Amino acid sequence: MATAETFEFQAEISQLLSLIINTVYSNKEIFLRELISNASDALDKIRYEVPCSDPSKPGLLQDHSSIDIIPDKANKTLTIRDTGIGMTKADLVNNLGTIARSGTKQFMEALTAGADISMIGQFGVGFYSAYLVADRVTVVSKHNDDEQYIWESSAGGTFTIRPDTEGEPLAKIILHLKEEQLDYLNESRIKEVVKKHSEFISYPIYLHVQISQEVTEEGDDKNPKIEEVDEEEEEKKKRRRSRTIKETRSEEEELNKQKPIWTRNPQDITQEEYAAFYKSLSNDWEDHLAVKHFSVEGQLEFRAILFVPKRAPFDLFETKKTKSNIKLYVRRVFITEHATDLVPEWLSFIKGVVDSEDLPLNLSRETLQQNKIMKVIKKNIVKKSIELFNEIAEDKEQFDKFYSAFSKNIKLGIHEDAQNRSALAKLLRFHSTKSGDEMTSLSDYVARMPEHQKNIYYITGESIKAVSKSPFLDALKEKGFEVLFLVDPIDEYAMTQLKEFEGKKLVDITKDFELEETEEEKKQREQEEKEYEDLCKALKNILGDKVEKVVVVSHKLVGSPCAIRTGQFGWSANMERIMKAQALRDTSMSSYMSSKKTFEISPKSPIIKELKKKVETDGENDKTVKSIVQLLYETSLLVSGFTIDEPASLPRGIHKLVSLGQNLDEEPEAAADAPAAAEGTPAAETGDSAMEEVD
Ligand SMILES: *[C@@H]1O[C@H](CO)[C@@H](O)[C@H](O)[C@H]1NC(C)=O
Ligand SMILES: *[C@@H]1O[C@H](CO)[C@@H](O)[C@H](O)[C@H]1NC(C)=O
Ligand SMILES: *[C@@H]1O[C@H](CO)[C@@H](O)[C@H](O)[C@H]1NC(C)=O
Ligand SMILES: *[C@@H]1O[C@H](CO)[C@@H](O)[C@H](O)[C@H]1NC(C)=O
Ligand SMILES: CC(=O)N[C@H]1CO[C@H](CO)[C@@H](O)[C@@H]1O
Repeated sequence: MATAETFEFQAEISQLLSLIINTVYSNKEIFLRELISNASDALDKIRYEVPCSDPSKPGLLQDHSSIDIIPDKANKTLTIRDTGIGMTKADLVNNLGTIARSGTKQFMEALTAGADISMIGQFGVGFYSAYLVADRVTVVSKHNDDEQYIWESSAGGTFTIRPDTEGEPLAKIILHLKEEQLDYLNESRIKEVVKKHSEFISYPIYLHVQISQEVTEEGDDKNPKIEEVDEEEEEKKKRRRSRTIKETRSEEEELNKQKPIWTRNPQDITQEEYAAFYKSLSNDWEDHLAVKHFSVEGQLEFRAILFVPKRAPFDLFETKKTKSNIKLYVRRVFITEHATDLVPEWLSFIKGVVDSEDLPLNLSRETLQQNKIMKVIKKNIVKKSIELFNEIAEDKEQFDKFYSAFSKNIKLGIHEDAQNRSALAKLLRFHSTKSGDEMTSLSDYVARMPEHQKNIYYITGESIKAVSKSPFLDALKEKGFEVLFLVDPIDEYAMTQLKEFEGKKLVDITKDFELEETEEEKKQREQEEKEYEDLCKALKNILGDKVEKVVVVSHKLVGSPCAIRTGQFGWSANMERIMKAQALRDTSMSSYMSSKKTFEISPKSPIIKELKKKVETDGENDKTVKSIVQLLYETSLLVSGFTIDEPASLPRGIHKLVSLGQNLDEEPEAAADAPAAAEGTPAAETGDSAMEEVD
């Protein structure tokens, strides 16, 4: 035997294996489902990697694609064999032992959190479930680009690889069954398990059964017991001389012979059948949330079944992984599951099958992408998916599940799919100043709008807790206007694209906007603008480039002395925060987009009134005036959702004012300012209010 190389399992895989081996788990039968599904993937892959247009490569023809289950009672082994892609030596080393997929760790975490072993397939490590029933596993594999190799392991930290010089070139997994698991050599048991878990695998699954037959043979009768004289009895005599022996031969029995489910009439299909099909398609351990089974006829014909899962997969938005989850068939022949052009990225969570009557069988990947038929199919899938979402929306409980799993996808759809934007907007739900614990749809929001409200208002920020205390809300609350809370980073991207809903503009209240005002309010504002013109100029001089402009607003701020709003077209404070967090280092973009800040002051605030007096008497160059303004500005940044460039300066300012308030003269500079603070309340008040708001 050729020498075997020994490798160590990567630590997490080793951990997973001992978890699987030592677990007390009764539902061990799922190992077969996992290995069949692994084989089915291998068959899918060979079709994908060796396109139909290249008939010189083996494994292509549909008739050759099969999965074989071979129980061997004498050896106590169960073999699962496929004609799929196979693995090179490097694949065997990497995929089966040394490189842990992200799913390995996630699966173990899920188990700790109470997940079930049967969920293993979702995490892409289903192969290791073989150790539920086997104490030793042998994988024989041959890839077109390499020799044939044998991988083997009894777990326990290591595995070996050796070249296979004589074996037949077929990928197979041989399970050396544990003594107490020999039940899986029982044909009826295997049939039962396959029927239960793998009925809808689209390749034929053959069980190799041993057929025992009684065969009669002419006997060499040396000791005839009865002397026959009667001629009539000749025949009987012959029969008696012959003897019966038992002969066994192996026969293949196909276990999944039914028609593909999508070709059947939806009315004849039960929910259980859909669920079983969904599970075989997706490796999910739970039923689907919703299903749509339809056919399109006319110039173009295809049938499809689309499923919405109950949960988002753990790697839904993993980097650049935009593969579609729809399997494409052409006239019942499987083509690919990576037809990325079959669904837009935002619908990548939809699972299902499409079977086209019109596409050519010899499609290559390249032609698939430009194919007109594919475009039409895609459009129909989008349409049917949106229909399906609307059907889900009819049941609040179902929709809540759907929304908590896939709201990001809907928002991504709004961002990317201009044509279906308004249809998707109907599915949006947000918390708001009036929604309580529930979420509201935009349609319900519009229905609640008071007559004089023109726009749909929303506020963006990091969390509901943060935005629900924002000073920007006061003015709108006072008018009875509802404000939506947008606290998902993707919300702002989606809303900027959406722009309006049912003819109502969508307005971010952390940005500059025109608030509806009565004649009276308008008059008052105009008067206050005149009154405070000088103060605004002084503040702009003090703050310099930090702000674009300083304005007095009479009705837009109610409870706060001041706030900072951004321009309508730049980034909001929230977007600036997101961009900083993503370290989006397109500096030209960030200087162009970064928020143009408007410093708003409220003439109703006693602090501002006092500040006005102080500037009128002491002038804008007064030290106390300057530090008050600086402090007001920095606290406004915080309450408006910005971060401060120099975090130490705010506490320094506050400490100074606290010292002043307490008549301490710790700092020489503060001492110089003391008289002003002692006589004038504004400084002390500013300090207090600043601290409250920072809190
Ligand atoms: C299985 O058992 C047979 C004898 O029954 C033996 O010839 C064969 O080598 C064994 N195969 C394996 C894989 O152990
Ligand atoms: C084989 O499996 C079937 C179905 O699970 C069971 O009824 C039968 O008793 C089993 N036979 C043996 C010999 O264990
Ligand atoms: C596919 O087959 C058709 C005929 O069946 C042929 O006309 C066409 O050129 C083939 N396309 C490719 C990409 O091989
Ligand atoms: C989605 O957009 C397509 C155009 O790509 C349009 O034909 C279709 O009607 C839209 N679907 C809905 C539900 O609005
Ligand atoms: C062909 C195929 O999908 N094989 C997979 C079987 O399972 C192992 C471990 O889960 C994967 O690494 C293989 O890629």
